Amino acid sequence: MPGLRILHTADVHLGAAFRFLGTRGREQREHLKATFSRVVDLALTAHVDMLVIAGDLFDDSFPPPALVGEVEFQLGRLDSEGIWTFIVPGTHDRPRPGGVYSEGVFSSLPHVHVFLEPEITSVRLESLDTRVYGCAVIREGHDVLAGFHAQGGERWKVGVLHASFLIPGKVERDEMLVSAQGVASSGLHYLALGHWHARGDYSQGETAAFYSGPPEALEMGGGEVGSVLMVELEEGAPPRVKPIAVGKRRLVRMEIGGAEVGDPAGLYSHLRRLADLDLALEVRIKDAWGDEWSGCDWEAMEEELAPLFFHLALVSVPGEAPALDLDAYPETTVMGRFMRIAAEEIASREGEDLEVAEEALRLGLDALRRRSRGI
Ligand SMILES: [Mn+2]
Repeated sequence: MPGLRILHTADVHLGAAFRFLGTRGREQREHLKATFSRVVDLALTAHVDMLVIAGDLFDDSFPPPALVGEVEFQLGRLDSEGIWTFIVPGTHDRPRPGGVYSEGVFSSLPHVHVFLEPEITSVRLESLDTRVYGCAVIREGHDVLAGFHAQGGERWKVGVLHASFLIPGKVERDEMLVSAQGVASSGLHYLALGHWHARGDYSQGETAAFYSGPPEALEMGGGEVGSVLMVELEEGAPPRVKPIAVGKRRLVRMEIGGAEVGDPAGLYSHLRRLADLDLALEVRIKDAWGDEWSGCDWEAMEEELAPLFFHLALVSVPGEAPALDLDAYPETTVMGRFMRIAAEEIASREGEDLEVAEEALRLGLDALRRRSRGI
């Protein structure tokens, strides 16, 4: 009995704006198309039987026609080789009147199937002795696999769903859900999941169930490179599921303590070592207090380093103010007066107002210290 080879992707989010990347957002949006093209290349060179896209192929239900055309072109490359593509709409590109999936999109490609029903339906692929199941995101708060069991005499049964995995006490509500029980009793050999943007193994019982995560990173975080999953089902062996990196850019958010790097020059050389034109880096500098940091020109520092990165954002978060040693600053001095006023303000505020007062203290101290040093 021949095995089955599946390339699993999800959450491509073609057309996403990437506003948090500032002027590079547009470039990253263009770049997603190149990443999707690499996914198709991989499906062709690895001679898979099918590509499955578990939702959010597009960032919304109304992508520009040129973008739909690009996807049609890419899927056409698979179609002409007889490689199937199965798509479920996701939460971002759900079926809407007049939306991308409403006008028989991709219907010119005989090996592309989009699951548009709110209930699970299936497609039988005789030559592969396989049945593929899926449904669109339409019904709210619904355990999609409750009461489902894959019927039919085919050798391989594959599911494609865009849903959250129900974890009691942690994840109990979302637009679509799958439960451990539902997966375990589904009768599926492989369940391709989308919606969660982190790769993960949620296999239950005899069913291998995985989130692939996006092929290109979408949010600032730990800097994981986007990937797809290569899935191999073979007679008499457990499913083999292997991640393959296809993404290019790393999106990293990190925090650096002022004391950790000492002073602005120390911060510069710390960041200089991370320079990488495929790295988008957002750095929050915490607790940069004291003489070392007074007068630090954050904008100039960012401008100096930015050309060495795909994108760089430096944000100084003052954090908790150091204890004010009021005795060291007599009330008769300008500094002493200022610090007493600031201390009163800080003591009487909370939340965002407190942050504002602390920022005012920091800026005020900077200005006064610079004046006293004649800068
Ligand atoms: Mn998504």
